[in-house]
Formats: sequence, structure tokens, C-alpha cells
Amino acid sequence: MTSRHSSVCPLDCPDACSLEVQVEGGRVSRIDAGVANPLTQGFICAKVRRFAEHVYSPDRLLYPAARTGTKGSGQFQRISWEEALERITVRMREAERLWGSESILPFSYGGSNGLISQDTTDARLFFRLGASRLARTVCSVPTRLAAEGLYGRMPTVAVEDYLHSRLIVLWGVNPSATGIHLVPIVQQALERGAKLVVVDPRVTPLAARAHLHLPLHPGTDLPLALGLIRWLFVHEKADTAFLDQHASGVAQLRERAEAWDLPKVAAETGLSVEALESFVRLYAESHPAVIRCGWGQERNRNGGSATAAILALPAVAGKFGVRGGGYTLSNSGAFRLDSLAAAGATSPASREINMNLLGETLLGDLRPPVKVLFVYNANPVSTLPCQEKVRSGMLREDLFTIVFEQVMTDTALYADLLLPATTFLERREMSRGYGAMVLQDAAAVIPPEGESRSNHDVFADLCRRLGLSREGDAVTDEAIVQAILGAHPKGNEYRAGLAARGVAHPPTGYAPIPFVDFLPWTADQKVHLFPDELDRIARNGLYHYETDAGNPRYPLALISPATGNTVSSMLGQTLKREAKVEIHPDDALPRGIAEGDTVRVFNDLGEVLLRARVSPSVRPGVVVIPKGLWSRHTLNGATSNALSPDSLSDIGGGACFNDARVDVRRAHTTSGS
Ligand SMILES: Nc1nc2c(c(=O)[nH]1)N[C@H]1C(S)=C(S)[C@@H](COP(=O)(O)OP(=O)(O)OC[C@H]3O[C@@H](n4cnc5c(=O)[nH]c(N)nc54)[C@H](O)[C@@H]3O)O[C@H]1N2
Ligand SMILES: Nc1nc2c(c(=O)[nH]1)N[C@H]1C(S)=C(S)[C@@H](COP(=O)(O)OP(=O)(O)OC[C@H]3O[C@@H](n4cnc5c(=O)[nH]c(N)nc54)[C@H](O)[C@@H]3O)O[C@H]1N2
Ligand SMILES: [Mo]
Repeated sequence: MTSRHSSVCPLDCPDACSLEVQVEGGRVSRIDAGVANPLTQGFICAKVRRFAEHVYSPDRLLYPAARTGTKGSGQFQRISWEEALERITVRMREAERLWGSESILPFSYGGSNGLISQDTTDARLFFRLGASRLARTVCSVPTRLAAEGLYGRMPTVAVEDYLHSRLIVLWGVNPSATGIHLVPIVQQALERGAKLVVVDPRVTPLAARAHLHLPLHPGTDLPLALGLIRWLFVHEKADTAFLDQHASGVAQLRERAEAWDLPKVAAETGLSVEALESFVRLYAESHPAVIRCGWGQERNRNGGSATAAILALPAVAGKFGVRGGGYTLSNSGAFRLDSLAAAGATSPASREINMNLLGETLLGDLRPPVKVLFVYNANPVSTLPCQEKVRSGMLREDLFTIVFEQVMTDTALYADLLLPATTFLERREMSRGYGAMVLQDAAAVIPPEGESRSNHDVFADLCRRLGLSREGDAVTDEAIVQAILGAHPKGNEYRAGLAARGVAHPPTGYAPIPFVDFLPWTADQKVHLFPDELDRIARNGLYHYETDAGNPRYPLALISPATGNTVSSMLGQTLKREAKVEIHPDDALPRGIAEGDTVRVFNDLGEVLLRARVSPSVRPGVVVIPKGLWSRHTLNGATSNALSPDSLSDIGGGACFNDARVDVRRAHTTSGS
């Protein structure tokens, strides 16, 4: 029997596609586009179309299991859920008694999780335990803090409105991999005569079609944005009427931008003065103009200030107030939904640990040490900086590691105890887009594979076993959804939309116009071009640039952007291909490296052995190894994160994936050639 079900993709992507899932004989036989979210436009990405490969993967975890071999060896024996949860309960109580509850560290990110499977019963458990708190900094904290500081995290321009834009700037974003539904919209805008500018060290697919591509050196976005701001003021292209009415901090921003004339910006970014002038003139003269700001610039020592300066541009240039004008970043704040409060989880005063420092945390001299590590919704061995430190930390014999996962990831190999998790097709999930302003709620379409269970169910169970449940706790998916929506003033409207159309939009609507439909969500409804709180928390003050200009030992910058094959590291097990490092001919030639050669990419943290792709699609001085790789995709089992430092961004303690310095050599081959 064949049936069709509406679903929603909760994977970490701005688009939040509606899905239609076909089920035959209890198994998923086809996944295609659904209709509720208009941005889906009738098509979905190749990854999710073949998501059934993940559901039925030979690497799928089907039962709880306990380690039998040495840590990391991947040898496990099946046990029952009862035994697994009992063992965890005993370990947690013991850790609490001997070392204090802060010796328990929950470790999750959850970019690919919706509102039911993240920050609900899990938060309740760990908060009530008084476990160490995790600062979830691996992604989007610097960008979020910048958006919050300047605009109070107001909703941003809907990408559909780019059809009205005369200029589209894609800054540190590669929608061809990371949010594909923007691509046909950009294409249509170009056909209507819009101009396209791309700011990216690589020739991305849209950079290849851009009127202007600015292949800046990684990490130099801050001088670039400040240079544009300075030019706008100096050439009287700043919109002083808009700034007088809607902004504060203008003089301070101007002062910090003062040093960055275009020749200086050119020297720092590796761009020509002519290209910079073309860009700023085009930006000044185009109405409406929109900047789609991504996350590429964030993963850098200057990531917070750089994003703040980019977001200041549309205010300085007066680009708001029309459809298709302003900027787009994350819209996850638009709904103002709060799972945590709804879950009855109040944050304890326990210590906070920055997730980007996991290796250091496990290996260092912390008091109390971390004795129980509970990993879920994350794959830290693949996705965190300083991979060797993370691995070594997880090898610690006195550490009890639980990994709650769907498949046998590189991290799961290091578990003492494995718990099998359902995928979104096997449980209910309510999910909100962070690009498309949609909220969707989808029932399970198939029964759980094996003995897999959902996060909310397992954490509620553990809460009960540890005696931490309270009367009135929302435990079932329905109760959690009702608690989340019930806590919101517009909850009833959301419910009505979900029931009638399978989708709800935030109170500001699906495609609101900033400064027309609402003013900034800051306390005084103004744009804060120089938010004091950011200036206070920024390492050297807001808009101050840091550089290690021309690191002589490791002259190449390594970046690790997303690809269309994985979502972060998710689906990596379905990817058979070997990864390559991309290097520009100008860097390959003097090193005697030719296409297909096996090379060693290295720095003081480690080395990655893989084949080279020699290509002018990356700027000279920069090499590229994809994000999201697993051990199996390189020749020595290390991935780009073996080379990424655990230094932090200027604001928010963000990861510096795109701020690694390396060198590359041909590897010695055993053939003697
Ligand atoms: N298919 C797929 N989709 C995804 C993801 C995925 O892994 N796969 N990940 C999801 C997640 S978790 C996120 S956060 C988003 C990320 O979405 P994006 O921000 O689009 O993704 P990235 O590939 O990290 O970075 C975008 C671009 O920034 C460039 N870049 C690198 N360093 C710099 C720099 O210093 N300055 C500038 N201007 N550009 C730089 C890279 O070359 C890359 O082309 O995508 C989401 N969507
Ligand atoms: N080198 C480099 N590294 C990067 C980046 C980069 O640009 N370069 N980008 C970073 C970014 S943007 C991000 S967001 C992080 C992401 O870092 P992570 O969150 O660690 O990475 P994911 O690959 O999303 O891992 C999520 C895991 O959770 C599992 N999972 C999914 N749903 C559930 C569920 O319902 N329950 C349970 N228990 N498990 C589930 C999936 O199978 C998957 O293995 O990676 C970062 N790592
Ligand atoms: Mo991310």
C-alpha cells in the first residue's frame, strides 16, 4: 500500500522545505517537495531527496549498545534500553556524588533539530541536574550578537523579495550549496536586470555569474565593510536623513572606519582599488539593494565585528524602507518562540563551557573535571576545531561518554554507551525556518527503525529515573507543542495556521518590509550602529581589526565551506567520494603540486593527507577542504578540523574554522617516484 504524507525538513538550512513523503509497505520510497512553504518552489535538494539512504543506512544505530573494545575501536554489544538508561542513571549519580554535578557535560548543537527535539526535556534534565552548561558557539553566535546589537534581531528581508532588488550582494554565503532556493530567485532578478556582487574568497557558482566578484582574503571583511562605510560618508552618499531619524552611534562608527581609505582596504583584502570603487559606487547608486549576509565571514577572529560592519551598511547607505532593500541574515528570531521556558527549564548558575574548547576542556586541568559527557544532536569529532585534541580527550579512560545518535558517526565510535535516535521521519517535529519565515509541524511518517527513540522521550525518561520530574512537566510531543505555543501571545494564531494550511508565519508576516512594517527590535527602536554592549564584549573593542599578516611559517589560509553533499557532517556516511583540497595554480606550481597529487596539508595542530585539485576557483593564498567530512573521506583519517585552531572570534566565542593557517607539500609516495 502506498501513502503520501506531508512533512517538513528540519535539517540545518535556511529554507525549511515542505516535503511530501511517499511510504510503501511501511518504508519511505520517495521524498519530494511539499506545498506549505512557498519558498520550496516545487523542488528540494538532492541530499534530502535521498534521505531514505540515511534512514535505512547500514550505519544506522538500531539498539542501545555498550562498548566492548578499546575506546574508538567501534566494538559494541547490544543491550536493552532498560539497562542502558539504568547505567546512565548510576553513572550520573556517581559523578554527582564524587565530583559534583558540574562534572556532567551535555554536549549538543542541534542545528538540524526542530523545536521538539532540542531545548525541551533535555534542557530540563541537565538544568535540574545542575550540570555544566554548554555555550553553543560552534555556529552563528557572532552573527546573532551582531544582528541583536544593531537591530534587536528583527526579521530581515525575505529572499523572495530579491525579485524587487536592483542590486543583490551575496556576502560570505554560498546559496548554491547552503540554501538552494535562493538560486532561481537570483537568476530571475538577474533576468529582470538586477546586478549581482559576490564577496567570497572562492569562485562560487553564483560568483561565476556575478557582475562583480570580490575574492577577498579570508578574514578581511571588516576592513572591507569599514572602507565602504568611510567612502559613503566621505563622498556624501550616506543617508543622513535616515540616520538622523533611525540610528544612533553614527559618529563612533565613522570614527572607527576613519582609518580605512580604499588603498588601505585594497592592501589588506587583496582586492584592487578599482574593484572596491566599482562596488561602493554600485551599492550607493542601486535602489533597492539587498545584502544577503552569510556565515563565511563569521568563522574568523574578526567575525563579530565584520558582521556588525556589514549589517551597518544598509543603514548608512539608506537602503531600508522599500521591498527588496536592506539585508537578510537569520530570521530564527522572528517567531519569538521559547522552547526552554515552555519546557520548564530554568538555567542553573553552574559553570559554562564553550563548546569550541571541547578538546581543551577534556584534556585540561578543570575542576571538577568532566567525567560524564552526553553527546546528542552533534558530531564533535568531525565538526569541532582542534580535532586531535577532541579525539585525545574522548580517549580518556576515566571519561564516561554517552552518544545518542542516528548513525555510527566518527564521534559514536568513542562512546562507552550508544543510544539510537529516531530521524525526523520517525517522530513528530515542529520546525521553524531561519530563512523562510515559516513554522511547520509534521507528524511521524514511518515507525521508528529498530529500537530508536526520540530525544524528548529519552530525556523525559532519564529525568524521571533521576527523580527530577515535576508535576505538570510537558513530556509528550503534543504536550511540548502545546506548551511552546501556549506560552506565546500569538500561539492561537500559529495553531490556526498550522491546522488550516500546515504552516504559520510570524506576526510580522511572511515577507515583511523592515522600517515599513516594523522598526528595529531594539529597546528604542533605532539601529545601534555602535552598540555599547558589543564594544564592551569585543576582544579589542568593536570594529577593531586583528591580523597576523603574512604568517611566515604557514603562508596559506585554509577555509572549509559547506558542500551540497552533507548538512554539516550529517549524511557523511552516504558520501563515498574521497575529498580533495583545492589550491590555486600560483600556490601549486612553486610547490611542484599537480592535479591529483597526494599532498599533506599541515600546521602545528596536525596534518591532512588527501589529493589536490589545482584550480583557479580559489584565490591565491587560500586552500579549501570541505566542511562536514568524516574520517573515511581522507587518506589519513584527519579532516579540515585537524587544522582549525581553537582560537575564538572577537565577539561571542565563535569558532575560527575559516581562520586556519597551513602549508601544503607533496606527500612522499612509496613508489619512489
Ligand atoms: N548543503 C548544505 N547546506 C547547509 C549546510 C551544509 O553543511 N550543507 N550547513 C548549514 C549551516 S550549519 C550553516 S551555518 C549555513 C552556512 O551557510 P553559508 O554561510 O552559505 O556557508 P559556508 O559554506 O560556511 O560559507 C559561505 C561562503 O563563505 C566563504 N568564506 C569563507 N571564508 C570567508 C571570509 O573570510 N569572508 C567571506 N566573505 N567569505 C568567506 C566560503 O568560501 C563560502 O563560499 O548553511 C546551512 N546549509
Ligand atoms: N571545518 C569546519 N567545521 C565546521 C564548520 C565549518 O564551516 N568548517 N561549520 C560548523 C557549523 S556551521 C555547524 S552548525 C557545526 C555543526 O556541528 P554538529 O552539530 O556537531 O554537526 P552535525 O553534523 O549537524 O551533527 C548533528 C548530529 O546529530 C545527529 N542527529 C540529528 N538529529 C538527531 C536527533 O533528533 N537526535 C539525536 N540524538 N541526534 C540527532 C545527526 O545524525 C548528526 O550526526 O559544524 C561546524 N563545523
Ligand atoms: Mo551552522
